[in-house]
Amino acid sequence: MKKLTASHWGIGVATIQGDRVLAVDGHDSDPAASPINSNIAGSLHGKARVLRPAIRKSWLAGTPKAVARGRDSFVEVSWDVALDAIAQELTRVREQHGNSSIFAGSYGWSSAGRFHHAQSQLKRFLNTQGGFVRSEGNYSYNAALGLMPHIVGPYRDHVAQATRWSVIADHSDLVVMFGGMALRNTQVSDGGISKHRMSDNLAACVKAGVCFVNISPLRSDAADMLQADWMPVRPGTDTALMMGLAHTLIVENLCDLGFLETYTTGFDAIRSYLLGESDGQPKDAKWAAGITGVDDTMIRILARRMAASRTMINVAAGVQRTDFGEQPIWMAVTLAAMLGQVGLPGGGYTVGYGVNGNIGNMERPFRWGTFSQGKNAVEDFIPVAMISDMLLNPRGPYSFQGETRTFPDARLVWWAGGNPFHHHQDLNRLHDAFQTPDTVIVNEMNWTATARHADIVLPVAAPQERTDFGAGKSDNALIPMPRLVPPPADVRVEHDIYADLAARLGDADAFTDGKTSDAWLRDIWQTTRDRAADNGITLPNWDVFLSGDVIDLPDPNPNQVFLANFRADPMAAALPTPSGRIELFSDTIAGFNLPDCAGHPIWQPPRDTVEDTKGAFPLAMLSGQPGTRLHSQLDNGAFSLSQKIAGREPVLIHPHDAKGRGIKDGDVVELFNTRGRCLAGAKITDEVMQGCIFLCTGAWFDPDYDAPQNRDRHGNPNVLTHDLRTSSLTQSPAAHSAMVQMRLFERPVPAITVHDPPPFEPGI
Ligand SMILES: Nc1nc2c(c(=O)[nH]1)N[C@H]1C(S)=C(S)[C@@H](COP(=O)(O)OP(=O)(O)OC[C@H]3O[C@@H](n4cnc5c(=O)[nH]c(N)nc54)[C@H](O)[C@@H]3O)O[C@H]1N2
Ligand SMILES: Nc1nc2c(c(=O)[nH]1)N[C@H]1C(S)=C(S)[C@@H](COP(=O)(O)OP(=O)(O)OC[C@H]3O[C@@H](n4cnc5c(=O)[nH]c(N)nc54)[C@H](O)[C@@H]3O)O[C@H]1N2
Ligand SMILES: [Mo]
Repeated sequence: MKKLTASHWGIGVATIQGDRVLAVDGHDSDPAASPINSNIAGSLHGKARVLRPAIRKSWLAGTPKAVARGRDSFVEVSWDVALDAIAQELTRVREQHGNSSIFAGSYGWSSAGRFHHAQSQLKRFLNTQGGFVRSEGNYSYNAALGLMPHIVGPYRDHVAQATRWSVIADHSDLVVMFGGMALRNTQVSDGGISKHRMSDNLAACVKAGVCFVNISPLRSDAADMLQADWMPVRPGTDTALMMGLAHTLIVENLCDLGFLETYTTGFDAIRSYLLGESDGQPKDAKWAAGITGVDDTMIRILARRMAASRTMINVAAGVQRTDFGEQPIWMAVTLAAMLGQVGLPGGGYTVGYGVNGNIGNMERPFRWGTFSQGKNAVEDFIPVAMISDMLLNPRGPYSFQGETRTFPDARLVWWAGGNPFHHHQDLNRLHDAFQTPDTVIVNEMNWTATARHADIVLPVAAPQERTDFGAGKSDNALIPMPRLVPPPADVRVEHDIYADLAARLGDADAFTDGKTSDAWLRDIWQTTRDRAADNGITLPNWDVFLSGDVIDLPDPNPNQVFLANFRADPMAAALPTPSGRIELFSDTIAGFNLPDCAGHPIWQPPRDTVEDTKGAFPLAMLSGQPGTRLHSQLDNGAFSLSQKIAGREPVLIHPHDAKGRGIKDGDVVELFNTRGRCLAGAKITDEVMQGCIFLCTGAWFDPDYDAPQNRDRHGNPNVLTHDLRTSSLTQSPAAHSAMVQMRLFERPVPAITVHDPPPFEPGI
């Protein structure tokens, strides 16, 4: 039997036999379906599934500190025991410490599906129980989220308004890509992507004669078909490169002064900085060459080419996930303003092409129906990447957006739909931080390292085990997601778990509104249908939709040009910044007097490089997104496993760097620095520049607590990344700025254990 399903990486057509999903393939209507689908069957029925509620042994025994979280064994229990324990603990924490000591800002992508969204379900439940401390922002483009409102306007709107690729094909001469535009990342879009259009749209650009420049340490950040000029740049130095380009524009009179005058404010300040009037150091091409490793003549030639062409500047989100990551985006905006093409078809800048498959390719035609989260009575939040800081510094101060704020005292941590032991930086520090709360609850499908750091683990249904519908946040299709197979063993749907818990706590209806999952789905579908009708689109009723095929809707704005309205009328369509213009100097940010973010873009070298005066850690480690999976999801699926080397995550290393270390292709290597160490499988390639290594994120963290620095056996880069933020303005993660050393691992290679369940004690 075949049935449809949906995920963040596309529509799936599942082949089912009895209670098993045998395979998931792409849909015929998708021009480039994602191979990530082929992980689903193996992971869904894999050994790592959490099959029953489980409680950490020491926590259950009432001696929670006896064995550290992450190292303890588990006892499988009944749902009654698990839910009674949660109801009791929730009540205790609320009574003794208040709702602001519950942290449920559980960041993570969870799964596609409008109703069974893990965080929405948890948040609605906790909102009916007096609220919780949430998190703000994301790990993806947080520096952009925090900076852009000061200088151009809300970043999420910018992504939705990105100039379409068809416009670029028709109008651009040149696309300059800082951080490239990795096709592997366009497999995915938040909430779903029905058609992978990026390849075809890029091919159309090439056919139309658009030229591409790939400014990245990784050649493969530009698809081969683009035939891009590759300008390898040292990681974390893009700001300096952009300044070298900007300086050239100034001294060669290539700036569009008319544009700067009408549409921007603060150019004089940055001009003076670039010319070295304020600090005695001109930021010329030669200066930039010394920092970036890019030849100074090439920098000047590129600046002239950009000024002579209709040029689109793109900055990958990865470039702002670095130390002082606000600076390259601010500087890219500055550079685009100096070229004067912002708001013209095919000109200006974009932060985010290639960050997901829909940006510049598609948008949703109207807002889909949602599951209401209700209202949170607790106002407190933390910037999302301050999780360890919060847990290690209860009631401590921190700086954010010019304010001094105070961390909550998180006694109860509840995570649903995310994997911090994949996504957060400096995992050894996170392991320590996770020892501080009284209780940690994790809802998971799999025994991830996060589940292993919990006191109570709730086994939850996978998207294929519940009925829902898919509709991506920036997509134009509605996808039926009938339940394919029943949940295994004692696994339950999250909505039903909270309904039971709410009943135990005395107010089931406040959570369920008296509705079953099926009734909720019909309601959310009806809202979607009503909004469609408002837009002149007729949708079928729920039952017809659920048993039918994908519904494709039109692109709401196929010829969209970012900031065209502002360009046409800068008064009527003034930007939502203090001046109404693009702020190349921000009085607001300058007024914050921050040590790490000034009133205009400045150059600051990455921290690890500055601190490592002896050069003990000479390799810059990039840890981008994996082509074989979504983050850590489905790491135990067939496709993800097929790409590992000796069972480890592959690390790309340049032939010269490998030779000097006696490393051959396929060797198991050890990466290390002062924060941690991990094993990985060496893949020798000149697609990565010398002095850099590339280790994808998402190999399930598999610490060996008997080895030095709890060595990770599997290849999770976050044992090596630092837990410092981009700056105190936005407090964003800066994972791409990490210096490491690598050596051949000559000892017997330990087995990977994390794809198996943890040790269980006899039941109670
Ligand atoms: N070093 C480094 N680290 C990074 C990055 C980097 O570039 N470098 N990138 C960062 C970025 S951009 C991101 S977005 C993050 C991603 O980090 P996450 O979003 O945390 O990563 P995922 O692996 O998608 O984790 C989702 C988890 O939710 C679980 N899950 C899925 N569906 C459900 C559900 O319905 N219910 C429940 N309860 N659980 C479910 C999955 O099993 C999985 O464990 O990683 C960040 N980390
Ligand atoms: N297949 C797949 N696709 C995904 C995801 C996934 O897990 N799997 N995750 C999705 C998510 S949540 C996000 S946020 C996006 C992320 O999208 P991006 O942030 O664009 O992706 P990254 O892979 O982190 O970074 C892109 C590239 O930037 C380069 N880079 C890193 N640091 C620097 C630098 O300092 N300078 C320059 N010039 N280049 C640098 C790296 O070579 C890297 O390949 O991807 C999405 N797409
Ligand atoms: Mo992300």
